[in-house]
Amino acid sequence: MGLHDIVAAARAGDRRATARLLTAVENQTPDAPEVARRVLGGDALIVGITGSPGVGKSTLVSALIAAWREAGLRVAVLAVDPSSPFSGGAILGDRVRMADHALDEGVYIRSVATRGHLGGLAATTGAGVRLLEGLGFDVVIVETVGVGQAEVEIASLADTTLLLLAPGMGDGIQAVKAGVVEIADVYVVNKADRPGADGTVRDLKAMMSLVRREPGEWRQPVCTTVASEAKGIDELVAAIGKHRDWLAGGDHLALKRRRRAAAEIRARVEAALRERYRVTEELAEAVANGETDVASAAERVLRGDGDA
Ligand SMILES: Nc1nc2c(ncn2[C@@H]2O[C@H](COP(=O)(O)OP(=O)(O)OP(=O)(O)O)[C@@H](O)[C@H]2O)c(=O)[nH]1
Ligand SMILES: [Mg+2]
Repeated sequence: MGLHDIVAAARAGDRRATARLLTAVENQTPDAPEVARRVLGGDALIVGITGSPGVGKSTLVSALIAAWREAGLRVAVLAVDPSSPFSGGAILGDRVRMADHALDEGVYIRSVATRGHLGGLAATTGAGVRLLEGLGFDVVIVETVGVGQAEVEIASLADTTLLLLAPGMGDGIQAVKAGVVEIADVYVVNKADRPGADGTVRDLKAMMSLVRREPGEWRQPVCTTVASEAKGIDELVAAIGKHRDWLAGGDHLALKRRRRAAAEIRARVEAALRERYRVTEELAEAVANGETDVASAAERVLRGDGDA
């Protein structure tokens, strides 16, 4: 099967074809540029979902998929594991929880590993998101566990970022510390069936009342869900839609997408430069030993005789 046919099959909902194309763009195989050129464009809603381990991200994703499928939308999910060098395989728990959608041609779910990939998380996941959007998915969800930099990078890929919290995890405080609060567009207090959910909502709202907003700026709503029982999902879908409308209303969406494109290009360029201008052990040692200075060493790397 040629590339043309694989792309056509993927557009028609063939998951194996979609997987092949994703593997190509993630691993930057020789086919990757041609694949990327064939699937330009698209207009997906890109939703980032982040939060601490076990907070209920995958369960919520499964419930969101059901809601969007009900509305007739095609949904793709990239479950990003920033700590794993293996991709294409399964994060077992996620597979089990999302098994509800296993037979639905309008749903595509994949685990993505980003460690050790050229350009890292932003480049690898960004390329995947672009591909899925180009293949005609209406919604692309990126789920990532909350681990500092990773979720900030994911947020830069998404149109709308959800931060999931659960009662009794001390999450509110942690989130403030990590600065994650800054990147969220919608807060979700999941496991609202557990004691303490009201308190978590209250803490969040109190915290947000301290943030000064200009008129017309987005005010992050706080949604409550019981993902495991699909409760609160319609309200959450509505909140995501509202944010999307807000983005599209001003220049926000266009600006966000330009920024994202710039960041992805930059990640590629930086990865290519790092490959081209390698700093050898010998050179580092020469500077460490005081045989030469940093600027001269850098000059040598840039001249291409850094190996000498
Ligand atoms: N009581 C309760 N349990 C829930 C709820 N949502 C999810 N869970 C449970 O919480 C556990 C973790 O859910 P996951 O969806 O795997 O959480 P996650 O955030 O994707 O976890 P990682 O991917 O490991 O970071 C599972 O046992 C779920 O069944 C909820 O609303 N209420
Ligand atoms: Mg998960």
